[in-house]
Amino acid sequence: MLIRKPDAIQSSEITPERVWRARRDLILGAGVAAAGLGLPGWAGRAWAANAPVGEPAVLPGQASPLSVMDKQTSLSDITSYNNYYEFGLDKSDPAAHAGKLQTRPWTVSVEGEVGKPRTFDIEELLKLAPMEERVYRLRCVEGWSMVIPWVGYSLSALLKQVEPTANAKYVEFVTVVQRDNMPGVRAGVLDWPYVEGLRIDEAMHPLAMLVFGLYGKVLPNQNGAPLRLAVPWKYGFKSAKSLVKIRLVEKQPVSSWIKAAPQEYGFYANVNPAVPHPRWSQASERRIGEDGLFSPKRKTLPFNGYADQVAALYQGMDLKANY
Ligand SMILES: Nc1nc2c(c(=O)[nH]1)N[C@H]1C(S)=C(S)[C@@H](COP(=O)(O)O)O[C@H]1N2
Ligand SMILES: [Mo]
Repeated sequence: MLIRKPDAIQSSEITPERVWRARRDLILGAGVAAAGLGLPGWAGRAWAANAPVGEPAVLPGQASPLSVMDKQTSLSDITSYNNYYEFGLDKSDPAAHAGKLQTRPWTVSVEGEVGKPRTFDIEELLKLAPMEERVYRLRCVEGWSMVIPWVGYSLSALLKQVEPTANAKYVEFVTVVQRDNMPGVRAGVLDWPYVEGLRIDEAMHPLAMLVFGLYGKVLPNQNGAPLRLAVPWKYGFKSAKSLVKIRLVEKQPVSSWIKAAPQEYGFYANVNPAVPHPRWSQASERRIGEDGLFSPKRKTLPFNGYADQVAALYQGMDLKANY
């Protein structure tokens, strides 16, 4: 049996925790966190887990050629190590608290620079296009990654329904706020609702996915039920959860992360090992589930390994300036 000596712990194990703590401290306000004062009660583990138990409904998808062949992250890791700040700052908070999220009734309004603005009921969206299973990499800006078999279809299928006008240069995504059900919303944390955005050609790219399920079942609440984005060549924060509004707009949207820390989080947020975050490197990553004592970190790939499909979207752009 291996005896784990403190000096044997590799930096690859230490870094992710340090990094997400740094992001958490940013959110809480460095002074507050450092002094250990005024931490909201939910930041600890005081609350009992209240996620409902019971089998989620099946949601099969046709296997997609857009899938990667990497070993898939386990369902338990995918559903217990999450970022969903509306439910708290700890990785375990979404699984503990997202049981309260009300996912029915649910509508998504698609509006703005479109010929046919429309509000879609979730039941309509589930039938709008054939469900596909696509195994995508997800690379969080904090330096960890997963491989997730999503179920859904290309976002373009929805956008085409509303007929974007020539003025639709960008797409803004607005996610749900249920104050009574979301301890992170009550505590402040970010400027709610959580808002993200894509350029229209990014949003129309076949890889940009509207997700309704994972591992052949409907999405667990902590992963963004009843529908979320998956934009696999960008850092995970672009993949907004629990969407309620999609606005086609002329001007570049201001995301919640840009509002919180513009020098740290850019609009494009393409995975780029050559552009470090101001407070940590992005050159490598820890694949969740592979984090054994001696497992090396993986090299992060440009565009998270999707360069062949998406690099052309950024031809002629300075990706250091447009981080
Ligand atoms: N509404 C909302 N969407 C969100 C977030 C969030 O806090 N709120 N976190 C983002 C971040 S930082 C990441 S890494 C991914 C995590 O998705 P997962 O928990 O399903 O792995 O969700 C993204 N979408
Ligand atoms: Mo993230």
